Amino acid sequence: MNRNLFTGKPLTLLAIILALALTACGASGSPTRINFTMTDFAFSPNEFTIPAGQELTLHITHHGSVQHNFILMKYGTDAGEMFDEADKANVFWEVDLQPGDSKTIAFAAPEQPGTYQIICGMPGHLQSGMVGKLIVTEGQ
Ligand SMILES: [Cu+2]
Repeated sequence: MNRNLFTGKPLTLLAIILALALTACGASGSPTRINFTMTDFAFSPNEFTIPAGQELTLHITHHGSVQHNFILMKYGTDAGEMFDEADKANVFWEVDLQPGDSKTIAFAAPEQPGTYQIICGMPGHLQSGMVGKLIVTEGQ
């Protein structure tokens, strides 16, 4: 009598199969993508964890109104109270963003497990709260 019930069944099955297929893809080591935003004056989130040496994609969106940068300090170093000339030698990796920018960048996690400091190197921004950490765990 109700034709919708009859035709509805294959569609439900298809939906389940699609859902399973998508789940399987997600579990099979697809590249890690990290999204975060910059505002005046914070990183959000300001802490993330990745396995050593992992290839990943960083997607950074700038929602603030002044220039910011994402600076990852070398293992065992930090910028202290403020980022100055002496700290530049300890920069592991840096990306600059202007207001309104959105960047997607391939990035390989450091090989050395540990906690790395993330800061914005613009004058006064570290002191204003643009600080975070990257936690690198033992590789797979
Ligand atoms: Cu900044």
